[in-house]
Amino acid sequence: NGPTIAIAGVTGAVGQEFLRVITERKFPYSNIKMLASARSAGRQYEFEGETYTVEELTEDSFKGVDIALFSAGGSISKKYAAVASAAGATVVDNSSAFRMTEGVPLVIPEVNPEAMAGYRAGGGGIIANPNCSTIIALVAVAPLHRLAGVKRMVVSTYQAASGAGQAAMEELELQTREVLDGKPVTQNIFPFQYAFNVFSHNSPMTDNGYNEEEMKMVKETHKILGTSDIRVTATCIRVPVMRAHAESINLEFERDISEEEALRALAAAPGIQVADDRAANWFPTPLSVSHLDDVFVGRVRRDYSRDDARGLNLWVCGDQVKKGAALNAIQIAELLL
Ligand code: 2RA
Repeated sequence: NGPTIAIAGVTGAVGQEFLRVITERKFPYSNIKMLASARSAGRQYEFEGETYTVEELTEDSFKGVDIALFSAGGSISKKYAAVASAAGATVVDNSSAFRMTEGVPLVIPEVNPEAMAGYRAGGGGIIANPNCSTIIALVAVAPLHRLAGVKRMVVSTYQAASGAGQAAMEELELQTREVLDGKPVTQNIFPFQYAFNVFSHNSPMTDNGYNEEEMKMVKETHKILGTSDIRVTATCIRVPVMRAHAESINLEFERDISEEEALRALAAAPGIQVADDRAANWFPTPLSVSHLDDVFVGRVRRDYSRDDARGLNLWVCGDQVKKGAALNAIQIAELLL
């Protein structure tokens, strides 16, 4: 048995990944309500030997629901998360709608589980799942922050198509075929050709010259690590990779930290695998980490542009759909049991 779960946005890439992760982690449930737009209502899914029929998401969808997983976009979360909470469901929201709302925990279970103390399945409330590129960066940065106090973080991201959804993944494949066949490329999702190209992240530009994805990295890092003293700056780029993000991270610390200390702390930290083989010049890649749970860290090395031992560079890869979204949300749900 276990809680009754609702999945709002079950037909999307993350919605489908929720189901895979529930099975992989043997997450206990007594029933699952699969919710989506009217357009998808009636669609059927076979899941763990049962046939489920997708229901239209309405205000009445959450009666008797203990945990409501949302990944249907910010407007749906804004419209229904409070309704679900009022019906007694504890909401785990993958959208950005409530991440910066005062009083809403923004949680990476390996980093700041204490932020959701007191929340339980069926107790109502909203818990926000951080942005994927923030999760993947902070799973690696947090143990180093605890060790030597991060003072400044400079992040360059190389973000996969999955972050922009199923349609972007399909467009990447279609365009790649078209280019190789010498045909004009189909272009619907992004303002730039995606195949054999990279471009500035497609999120809207804000008024300071940074896009929303970059500002999420800054603001969510401050909320999750519990301090706005850390100086954060980011450049977020979309790259022609299917479903795992890669990030180059430069860190400045309050105290000296050696490569050996950093490697030991990373190896001991939950949710991380260190893949740092200088002899073989072999390091994590998006393809090698796709569909895996952990964040992989390599290229751990002192920042020699400094004349002290307070700088490190890292290379981090993590699956955007899994740890960047669905797995992190299910791990939050596990803390509600
Ligand atoms: C992206 N972080 O990769 C977004 C997805 N939530 O575009």
